[in-house]
Amino acid sequence: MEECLFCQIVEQKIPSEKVYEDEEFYAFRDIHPAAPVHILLIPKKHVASLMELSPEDEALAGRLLLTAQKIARQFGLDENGFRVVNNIGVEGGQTVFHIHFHLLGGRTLTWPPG
Ligand code: D5M
Repeated sequence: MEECLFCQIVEQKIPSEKVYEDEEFYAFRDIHPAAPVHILLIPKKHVASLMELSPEDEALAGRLLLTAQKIARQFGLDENGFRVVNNIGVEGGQTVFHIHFHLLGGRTLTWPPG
């Protein structure tokens, strides 16, 4: 089985522009930025999507949100507003099956998304 792309990024087998790392999480710039600031935040633990989180991941999921908050502050995204996006499944627009939050900011974002 092919190894997960984002697991390979965490393991530094594939290069990325890292913006944050701690024991549990890794964040890097999206290769196809959809906004002036477009960061992907992932847990190092491989979880395919939000729907694959289990009760044992409860604390991890909480810390994932708090880490999104920390990175948003790091980039000043909280000053004018920003968006956190999690795509789930094919129709949800998910293309990489390792759970990730998109942090998008640095411009006025429109709604609804496409
Ligand atoms: O988002 C998956 C995102 O992952 C998409 O915005 C492109 C990004 N991507 C894909 N490969 C890379 C590499 N190698 N570095 C950085 N970013 C990457 P999804 O929500 O699954 O559509």
